[in-house]
Amino acid sequence: MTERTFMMIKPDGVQRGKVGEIIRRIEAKGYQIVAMKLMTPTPALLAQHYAEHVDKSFYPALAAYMTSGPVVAMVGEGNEIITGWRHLMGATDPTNALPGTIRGDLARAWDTAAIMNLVHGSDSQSAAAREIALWFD
Ligand code: IDP
Repeated sequence: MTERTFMMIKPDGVQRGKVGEIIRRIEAKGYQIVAMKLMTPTPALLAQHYAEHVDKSFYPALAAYMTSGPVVAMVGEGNEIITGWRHLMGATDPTNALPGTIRGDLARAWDTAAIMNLVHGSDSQSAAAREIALWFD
């Protein structure tokens, strides 16, 4: 089933020069990028994006990380892309992310208050619809 999802290269991905490598992997998998922009998220946008996390103890560190510089916001399209992109990303914690995944191959096991893990992807169809509407006109 052809789906769309919201994908993001987080600030560490842009700062560390991983944009080309991450987009290469998206395209190698056969997914199409149908919208893309470079932008620095405002605190307000981020709080809406991570509404499920705003009350958590790590949220201030997460917000500082995610607003530290530009991100690449994208809409991807492809067969079962929501699940497939989550597989390409790998586990949230880079220590647990398997080799072959973006986080497993490229993210460092940062000793920081926020887990810096290069990429984001919507985790369900409802999240994808909500996040695409939030980040794109
Ligand atoms: P996901 O990005 O793999 O979907 P979520 O649990 O939705 O993972 O968490 C969103 C983001 O918040 C993570 O990608 C990571 O950057 C950060 N994060 C999640 N859990 C923690 C934590 O326990 N400490 C610090 N940062 C965290």
